[in-house]
Amino acid sequence: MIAFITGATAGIGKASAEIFAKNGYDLVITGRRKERLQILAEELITAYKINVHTLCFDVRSAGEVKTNIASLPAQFKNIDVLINNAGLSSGLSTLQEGNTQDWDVMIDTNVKGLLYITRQIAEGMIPRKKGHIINMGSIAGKEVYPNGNVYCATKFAVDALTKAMRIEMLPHNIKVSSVNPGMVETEFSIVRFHGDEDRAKKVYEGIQPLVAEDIAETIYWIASRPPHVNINEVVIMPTAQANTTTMIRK
Ligand code: NDP
Ligand code: 8X3
Repeated sequence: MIAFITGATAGIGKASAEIFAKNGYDLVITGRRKERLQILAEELITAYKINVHTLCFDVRSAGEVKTNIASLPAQFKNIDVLINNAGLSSGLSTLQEGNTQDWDVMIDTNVKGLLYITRQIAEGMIPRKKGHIINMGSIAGKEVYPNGNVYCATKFAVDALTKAMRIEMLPHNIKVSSVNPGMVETEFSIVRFHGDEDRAKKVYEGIQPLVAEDIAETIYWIASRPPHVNINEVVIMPTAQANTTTMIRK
């Protein structure tokens, strides 16, 4: 079995690579930070005796996506599980104060990148009549929160695309699922605040957030249901967080 994981250089994607490797999957891991991909590949090959192929590219480039996926060696071409995880938030402000570059980065990565990847991988799954596409949504794709505007819009788009894919992949026996977490402490907030680690830390102050492994376990659970069972979506939150704006901090 082969899993293709985007955004495997950090956070949820990296933890997912670990759990799929532990369960005997061969992996294609992707991201822009080449050194991290290589280190992770070596660790997983050594620990779990699996095969790992790394692809270093930017999901925002349709050309790079196409060339990199086309370059896969024969033994990695038949992808069983696609984990569309690469994504980010950039900035947190009202629309009128928003930075248009932040908007482009979020829309191009979270929406267009996910589409480019899915287009290429689904093409291979369809003739085999087999596959599973798991999209990383968010609680931000279920409820809008103050200043989350464009990030929320991208995750609402992921929610819509997940539902559209489920209809379109149905005749091809391809499962489509989504995982929609609340707060997970990864590099997410550091990226959102453009490298401001102190501001990022405050997001999780006084609260026990989810960790990447919680989400990776959920993704693996979804992928490991029997062939006749599809988990459409999971919304997973820290116990101390009720929704995007209501949480208990100690
Ligand atoms: P991290 O910042 O820790 O990881 C993000 C991953 O996405 C990195 O591996 C990064 O790799 C990759 N990535 C970002 N932009 C690109 C790009 N243009 N091309 C290729 N890869 C890219 O964050 P998380 O693990 O938390 O986030 C993973 C997913 O989970 C995202 O879709 C996020 O929206 C979603 N999510 C996160 C939540 C949270 O609270 N953390 C909650 C709900 C959903 P690299 O920089 O090397 O390219
Ligand atoms: C990440 C969760 O609530 O910070 O998607 O937007 S939130």
